[in-house]
Amino acid sequence: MVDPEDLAREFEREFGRTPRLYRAPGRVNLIGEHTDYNDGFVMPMALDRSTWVAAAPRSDDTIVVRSREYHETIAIDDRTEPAQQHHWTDYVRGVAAVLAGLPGGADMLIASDVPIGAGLSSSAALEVACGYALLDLANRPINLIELARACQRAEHEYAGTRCGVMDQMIACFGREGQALMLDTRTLERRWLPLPPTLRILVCNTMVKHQLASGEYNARLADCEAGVRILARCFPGTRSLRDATLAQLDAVRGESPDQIHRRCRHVIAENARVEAAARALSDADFEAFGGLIDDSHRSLRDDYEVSCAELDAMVAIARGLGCVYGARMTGGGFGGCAIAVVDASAVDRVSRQIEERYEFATGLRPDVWVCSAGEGVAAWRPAEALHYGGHRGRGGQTL
Ligand code: GAF
Repeated sequence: MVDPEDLAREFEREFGRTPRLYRAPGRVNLIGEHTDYNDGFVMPMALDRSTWVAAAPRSDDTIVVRSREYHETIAIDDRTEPAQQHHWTDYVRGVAAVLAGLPGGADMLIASDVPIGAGLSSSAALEVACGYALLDLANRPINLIELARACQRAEHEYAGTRCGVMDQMIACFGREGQALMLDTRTLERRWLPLPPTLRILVCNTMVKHQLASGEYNARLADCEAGVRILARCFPGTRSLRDATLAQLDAVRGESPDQIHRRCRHVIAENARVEAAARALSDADFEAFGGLIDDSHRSLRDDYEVSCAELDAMVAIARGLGCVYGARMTGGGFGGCAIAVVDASAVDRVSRQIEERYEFATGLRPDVWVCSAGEGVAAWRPAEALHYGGHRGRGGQTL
């Protein structure tokens, strides 16, 4: 875990000044996968793991950024350099470019607790933490919706993934102990308290996911093709959010099978998110878990974004008692699954998942209980109880 005091000291050694500190969380998505770029519903929760930025203003316009994870220091002199250099600095350059008109440069030191390439939205955490830091250093007012949109645009234009807005929104708006029910069309937000009798286990398959591989954008293109077919018969259809399964069936003869299955996933998943929100509010965990299971099957068979290791992890979790449901989370093609587990059994379940997954695949997974954390913020010492390495040393405040 990142120790913010250590990070501040490292910054002082590197750059010779006292930094301000900022953090933005990664996320898991409970349900509502690949719905956000279809104007649909999602239900993410922010992780209690974050990307941290220590930063101070510079007197010139350069952004000098150092990453602890990549052991690299890069100077970004020209924020209009061609997009997509396939380097981690694309996210920083992108955010700085999209937040056009920020005066002056900055020195930045970045460190992260969010595993990279694990489908836990480390890139949105990096974008949002850097964007927030740059705005704050420039004494600009911070509108979190505008920040989330700017970071999404940076991801489109500088990282080449035409993502939805879920990851950036939850990195901005996460709340401790609660999941977010987000309508990605209107950005209307509803908070769903996570009951203390339920635990969310994050199960990292240790297979890196490659969102930029083109598969993600290919799914988006399939959805757009589906909308064009639907709109010919049902002119009000602007996105898959507007369509029903009955309408999809009505255009069955005109849709190639692959397009039909992609659309079926998105339309059914939207309905599942709404049903899951009701089940969670009613404390009906069996129903909630059943929807999570259905979501995985649909992502595996119709949307085809799972992989053998994710399927193995989910099957192992589902074979254990006291697990209500399990599914892949995030973009897919590797990364993490979640298991929704009765709190009384969480230690046993996580041990069994670790053992059985390693036995089945030869890979040692990372399995941990995740509590919903807070969205982006400037870090203040009182937060040390919740974030950063201090928990491991008795949880004292700084
Ligand atoms: C990735 C994207 F960045 C999100 O916008 C979302 O589409 C997700 O995959 C799939 O639900 O995390």
